[in-house]
Amino acid sequence: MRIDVISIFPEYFAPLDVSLMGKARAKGILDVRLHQLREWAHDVHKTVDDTPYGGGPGMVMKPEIWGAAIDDVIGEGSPRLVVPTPSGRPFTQAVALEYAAEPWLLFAPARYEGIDSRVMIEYGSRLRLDEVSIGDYVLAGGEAAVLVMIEAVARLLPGVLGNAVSAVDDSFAPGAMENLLEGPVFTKPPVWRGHEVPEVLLSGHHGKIARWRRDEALRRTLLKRPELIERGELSAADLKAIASFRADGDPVAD
Ligand code: JDK
Repeated sequence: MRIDVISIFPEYFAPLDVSLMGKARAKGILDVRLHQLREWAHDVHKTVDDTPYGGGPGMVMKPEIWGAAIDDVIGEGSPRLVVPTPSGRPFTQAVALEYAAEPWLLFAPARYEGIDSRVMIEYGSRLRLDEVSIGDYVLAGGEAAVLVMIEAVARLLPGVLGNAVSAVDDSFAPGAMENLLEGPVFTKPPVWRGHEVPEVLLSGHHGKIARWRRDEALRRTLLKRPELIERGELSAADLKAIASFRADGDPVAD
């Protein structure tokens, strides 16, 4: 997959050299190209922003600079264009899966109060454009959002996860575990500072282990994210497990 990023802070993307994404790039699975937006600004100060029409606080990024940069980066091609903004479509695991199926993404993270809206009108008519939000909080710019999205997408690309266990098993993968949160996980030693690993996990009884894991996922989801549970997706065994959380004195079930 090719990913272009146009930003006034390309150095913000140094983490792309590390770990999973670094390895994906070394393997050629991920071809990330960073571009300094100011290279398309031709005045002596490399100005990319200006005051907002209508007044108000802050500055707005100039449309000509973004237009020239995007035109040069895309050439004759047509990547999917992704522009982070607090008012965008929520970025979810389903969106990450959509992006992972694309051959080419172009990210345009802004600063200040955002980009002159005519840029979105122009490229919304020429490319598939997504304005996306990574959550309901306000960042200082789009770069951190782009790092988050690239990491979520990169780990879905074939050959990126070292482990053969597929990413469709994830808590938020549509269809996987019907959107339950992941349960607790343990490794050796069997007792650490007096805390024991649940005995069922040491039993070797795969059926019981699978049932226990699902029960714990249900318990945790009811406690932390009850809105994720869809009544229609619960089996008789699930309902029985949920009823028993009450008997445990778990605050969850009420
Ligand atoms: C890209 C600049 C900072 C943008 C205006 C917004 C309501 C008006 C600061 N999920 C998420 N959160 N934040 C972003 C994001 C912020 C960005 C940019 C993405 C570019 N900023 C910014 C807009 C405002 N303000 C909240 C009142 C303030 C993405």
